[in-house]
Amino acid sequence: MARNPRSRGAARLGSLRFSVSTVPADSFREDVIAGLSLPQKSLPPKYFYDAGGSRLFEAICRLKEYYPTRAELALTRRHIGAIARFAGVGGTLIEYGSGASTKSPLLIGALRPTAYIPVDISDAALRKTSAKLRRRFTRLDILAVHGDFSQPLKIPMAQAKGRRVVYFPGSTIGNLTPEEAQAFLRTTRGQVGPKGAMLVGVDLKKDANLLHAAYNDAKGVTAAFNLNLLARINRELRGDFRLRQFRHYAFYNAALGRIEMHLVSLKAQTVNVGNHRFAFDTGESIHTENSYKYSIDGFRALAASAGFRGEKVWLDPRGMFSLHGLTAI
Ligand code: AVJ
Repeated sequence: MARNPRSRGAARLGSLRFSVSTVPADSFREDVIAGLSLPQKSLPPKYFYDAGGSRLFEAICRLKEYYPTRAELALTRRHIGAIARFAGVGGTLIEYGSGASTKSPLLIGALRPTAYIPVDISDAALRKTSAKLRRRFTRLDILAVHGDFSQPLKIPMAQAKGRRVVYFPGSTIGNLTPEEAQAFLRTTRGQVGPKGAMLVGVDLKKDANLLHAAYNDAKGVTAAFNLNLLARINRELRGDFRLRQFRHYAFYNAALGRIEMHLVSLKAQTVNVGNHRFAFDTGESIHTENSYKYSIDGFRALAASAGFRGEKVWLDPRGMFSLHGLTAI
């Protein structure tokens, strides 16, 4: 008898493929040198996520003070039926910054996409998650893309059957300035096309004390996550940062609606990275991350400026976090 799983009538098995990496090999060095040369020294937060940094981020997600992960999971569970009705079934699901996402199986289970395209800057996380999903959803086509979605990214759209839905969870969009977020949304709007949709997880504005606690946890995991960036520079770029001479500093900048994370130099010192030398004053900081918070209307206005209508929004029971359902205008 026909045992070929691809024969007509039999349950067709999905495939798992990895596209060629779109992450330039030397960008870390170039970005670090450029960032440390600015008057306000700064480093792009995407470089937090080496193997150790990804582990530390997962530890942050389990902290009692860090509410976004639990709130987003709760709202996704609670509203999964409505989310699936909004996004539609059987299309192509593209996920940006998939990492070790616990929400993707939930979404895949409900949306039953034909193809799933996870995009992540961490090759290790991408491989692990893709292999796990492949075992669980045997008929799903998975095309893993090792890429940096802050750069123009060539998603193999020829693979995308049916409606295209981009899933961008975790308030990762908060790492971008509103101008960058607008450009990113506009690019995504082009990718999903006139019939496409987007699901974006966005952290909400709230009491600055709650925000402060979430980014200044008592166990110091967020501090370790922040400082790990310097350890990574030391290891990969021949740096000589003395980690004890820098301190984690995070605060809510209400005027700009964002948490800012910095690493503050505890004394006047010079640091070498490869052949480059950087001077720090006492109290001078490296700005390592922004985490923008939005009101529901504020985010809808941003989406509208990029060609998306904010059609649906779902919240967790405590109103801490939002998931926006956007369609093309
Ligand atoms: C992954 C960017 C959403 O901004 O809350 C957590 C990263 N930084 N604690 C966030 C982060 C410090 C996180 N995002």
